[in-house]
This record gives sequence, structure tokens and C-alpha cells, in this order.
Amino acid sequence: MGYRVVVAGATGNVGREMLNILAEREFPVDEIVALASRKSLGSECSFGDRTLKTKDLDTFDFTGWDIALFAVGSEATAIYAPRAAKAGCVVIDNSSLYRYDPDVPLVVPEVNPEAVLGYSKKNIIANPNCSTAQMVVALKPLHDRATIKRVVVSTYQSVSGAGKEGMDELWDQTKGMYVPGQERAPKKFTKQIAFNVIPHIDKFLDSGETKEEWKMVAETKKILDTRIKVTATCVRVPVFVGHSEAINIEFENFLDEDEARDILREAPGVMVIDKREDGGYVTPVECVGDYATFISRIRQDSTIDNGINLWCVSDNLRKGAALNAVQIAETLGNRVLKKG
Ligand code: 11C
Repeated sequence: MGYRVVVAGATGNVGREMLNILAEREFPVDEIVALASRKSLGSECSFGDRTLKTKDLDTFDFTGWDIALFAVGSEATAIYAPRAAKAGCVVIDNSSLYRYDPDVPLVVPEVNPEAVLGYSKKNIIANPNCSTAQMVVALKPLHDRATIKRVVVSTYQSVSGAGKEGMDELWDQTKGMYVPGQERAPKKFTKQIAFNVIPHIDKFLDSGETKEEWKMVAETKKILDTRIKVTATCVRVPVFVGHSEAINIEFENFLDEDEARDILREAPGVMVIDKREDGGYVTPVECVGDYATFISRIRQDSTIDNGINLWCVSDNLRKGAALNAVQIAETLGNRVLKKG
């Protein structure tokens, strides 16, 4: 016996990956429904060998459905997630709406799987921001060994983090550079993204940080350890899929670079590719479609007593969103719902 599963926002970048990953990982599904907003109604989505016709999120009755994976953005989540939760369906939400709510667990299964047990207060579990998810997968095993004090991270985030419109803008603007008359002004992004980088993701806060940077701080504390200090600079780069991060970590205790590499090799969800030679590291194009968080360039930071630098790359639509959501559903299934 399996689950009755809803995917809300099934036609978006993340929703489509949710369906792909549920099928790839043979999640025990008895029945599945793909929901979309009215403007995408009737469009089709793949689920393994099957084709699903989307139904209307607005009129859907969640009664009798076990799990709903939401990828609809905060505004729609605010309307439909409470409706689903009230009907007894556990919502796993990819928006930022509930992430900082103390009554909603924020879960990365390699890091804090036990937190799913807190789902019952609201019947909602939150999925973190993509740039946080891959970072905490890398940090957790190192924190367990040497206790992290402070993290300085710079991100190199792909345009797919900004949805299909972001991907289209990079494509059209790049083509437009070569075809007279087809030049494209920035629309989704604040400046030209083709052949450029933009140090601005999400809105500005009074502190001078962007919301994306703030999320990395707040979410790392909630998922991993409230005592860890994080400072982030988040940058959009002209890459279609795959977020990269240069991470500097300061520990309480000394951690040798070789031991750090050995620890990471054994860590769940991590793949170490770290040869000190040309090409002996991972770049975002190589991580697309993969589940792992890839770690390269592990090395001592000799400017502080207990420091390590590393390079971390992952598919932001997968570990950063859809895969993590499906892993939460699997954890919930194994620990709580126990069907399948
Ligand atoms: C980006 N990280 O790359 C964002 C996308 O809070 O779930 C995901 C935003 C979020 O633009």
C-alpha cells in the first residue's frame, strides 16, 4: 500500500523535478495528482512513463490525500497550504513562507531528519532555500567533528533559481548579443545577466544584506545549530542549472584538510571530487540531474588557527528543492506515516 500524493505547482521548474524524482526513486505512490494554477490548466506533465493532465489547485479537495509537495511560491502557499493541512494532508512546502515559523520544522534529511516529527503542530514541513540545503549537507559532518564557529560563504547561483523566466532571459539575452535587432534588456534580473554576474538575489533588507543572504544565515541556524555564525554574499551568474559556493569555515577545534576530506567522503549525500590537478574539481554543468552535493578544493585556511576552505556545487532544482522535498516525504513515510 502506498500514498496518495499531490504535487502543487507541477508545471514549474521545481514541480516538474518533483514528479521526475518521485518516479525515479519509486516513491510508493498509489495515486498522484498534478495541480497547477488556472493559467496552466490542462497542460501535461510527465510522471515516469505516464502523462498527467494538470488539475485546478484552486478547487482541489485535499481530503483523503496523504502528502502534498508544494512548489507554488509564498502567495499561493499562504492560501492553499493551510487548506491542505486542515484536510489532513501533510504539506511539504518549497516556499519560504513557513521556514522561520517555530511550529514548522525545516528539514534537510542528511542533517536533521528527526525534525520531521515536529510536523504535527501545523501538518506542514518546510523545505529550505537551495543555497542553504547544499551548504548544510557539507557543513554537518564537519560540525560533528570539529564544531563550526563561523562560516563565510560566497555563492554563484544559476538563473534557474529565478524560475523559467530567469532561464529564458539568459538564453534570449545571450542570443541577442550576436543577432542585431534581438538585443534583450534586463527584465527578470536587475542588470544584464548574459556574460555578467549580479551581486543581488531577492530583495534588499535594512541591514544592507539581501533576503537570500539573510535566508542562508537564518536557515543554517535553524537546521544545523543556532550558535553558528554565517555571513553570505549571494551572486547570480550566467549558468542555467547548478549553484556553486565558496565556503570558508572556522572551527572551535583543529581539523586537518586530509581528515576533512575523509569525513566528507563518508558523509551522506556528499560526493568528493578533489584532485589537485587541472579539472580535478566539479563545476555546475557536471552536477545537473544528479542527487549529490559535490565538494572540491578542500584545503586548509592558513590565515586562521582552525580553518578550512572548500568549493560546493549541487543541482539547485534537485538537492536544492525537489529532491530534498521527496527525501522529506520518504523520511516522513519511514518514521511517521509508515505505509508503502
Ligand atoms: C534563487 N535561491 O536562486 C533562490 C531560489 O527561498 O526558495 C529559491 C528561493 C527560495 O534565486
